[in-house]
Amino acid sequence: MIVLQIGQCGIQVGQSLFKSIESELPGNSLCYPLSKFQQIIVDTERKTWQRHLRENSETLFPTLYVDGGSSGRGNNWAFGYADLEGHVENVLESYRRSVEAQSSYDGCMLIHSIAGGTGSGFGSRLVERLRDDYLKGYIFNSAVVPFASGETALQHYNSLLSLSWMQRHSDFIGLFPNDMMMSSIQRQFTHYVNRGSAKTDKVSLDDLNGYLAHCLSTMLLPLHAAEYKDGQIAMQLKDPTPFDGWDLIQRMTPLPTCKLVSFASSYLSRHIENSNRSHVHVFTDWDEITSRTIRNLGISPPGVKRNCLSSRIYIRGAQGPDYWRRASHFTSKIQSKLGAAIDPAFCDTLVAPFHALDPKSAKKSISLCFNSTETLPYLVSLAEKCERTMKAGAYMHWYEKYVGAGHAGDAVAETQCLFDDALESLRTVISGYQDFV
Ligand SMILES: Nc1nc2c(ncn2[C@@H]2O[C@H](COP(=O)(O)OP(=O)(O)OP(=O)(O)O)[C@@H](O)[C@H]2O)c(=O)[nH]1
Ligand SMILES: [Mg+2]
Repeated sequence: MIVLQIGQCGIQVGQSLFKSIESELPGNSLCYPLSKFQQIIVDTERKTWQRHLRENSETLFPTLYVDGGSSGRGNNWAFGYADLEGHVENVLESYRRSVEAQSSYDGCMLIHSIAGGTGSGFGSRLVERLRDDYLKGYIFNSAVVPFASGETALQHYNSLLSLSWMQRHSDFIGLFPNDMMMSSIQRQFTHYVNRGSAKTDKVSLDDLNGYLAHCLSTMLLPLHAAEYKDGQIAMQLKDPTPFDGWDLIQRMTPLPTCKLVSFASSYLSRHIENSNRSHVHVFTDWDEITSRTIRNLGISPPGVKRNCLSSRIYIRGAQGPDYWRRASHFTSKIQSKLGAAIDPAFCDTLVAPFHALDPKSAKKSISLCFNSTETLPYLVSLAEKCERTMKAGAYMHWYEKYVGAGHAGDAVAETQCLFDDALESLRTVISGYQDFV
């Protein structure tokens, strides 16, 4: 898999992801199947990728950097999408080299925010070109959703356009709302540090990226399949199974309109992890790890129930009879929290006796990946906000400026059409999910 990290957010999250995967390498060497990962780092603001280059010079993963200039795209989707300087061709050239370096090509993942101009706009242009040029490879997006308020005036429009492009061209859209991850980490501070008091320590972007990286890495890491008899491992298959993108797409996106996937995991903020070193049960006890995963799940607004179209639970590092005695209790506890919209058979559980590749690793974790109605309140509120501001004609001129650049068409009409189509696409997704409420 080729992992494209686009814009500042994409690069910072990607850095956390690869650090998390690197921490699983036995003997600190790149071995199969982890050697299938390659990174391409892209930004229209030189200093971001240059910082990445300085801080990651020792990474074991093949990494290509694409220089997209020095100015950034000013939080404007249309500026990023317009690609006036032709940077997309440079990225595609690096991509082609990465594909050729692989023994077999499966697909890619794009990591980016849907609010920034580069992540949303340039990311949209890229996903469209990748779909055209590499028809047979899968496309995953891991998209960071901006905080609901207090960021930029254009964030709702950027998110609307970016979501509609992913809906059209991508196979799997992983959504990581900053607000949801922030509340999960705040709940951890309340639970482990302040012991029930409402006062919470300041949560950093590093914490959010750590959480996101944990969700993604536990999905991407290879799995050691094993057979169990009477609660004991009876036979271990020798080779770990690499991440299978098509299998996950098939399971998680049962309908073409519904391909928005949410995540949660037993991740514990580094700060809290360090202050709880002496409380061993926090890291080893399956009851504790299960409860933490459930606590980390996003909390739906009052009166809104989460219904899953499909879900997958990854349980890693499951050695020991303490797990196997109560395996069904742990999974049914999680499944009942997730809630099944169709049939519980659409929830599967993958259990690996090793956390990743190192049989000596004592790590244990649970992570969840699910396609559910949980995203509906966000989608509905995004559609309402965009509709309101579009009716008032607010901020549209920022987009007209770039939509019209480079050709003689009617920029105002073209921009209106672009937004109307995107809103229509969002409404179709909303009605697709409303069938499962
Ligand atoms: N979770 C998380 N969110 C981030 C991070 N950095 C930025 N964001 C979010 O990403 C959005 C801004 O996107 P950026 O990635 O900074 O913008 P960009 O893609 O570089 O685009 P331009 O700078 O406009 O060219 C905001 O919603 C931020 O909250 C990060 O490290 N982690
Ligand atoms: Mg930027």
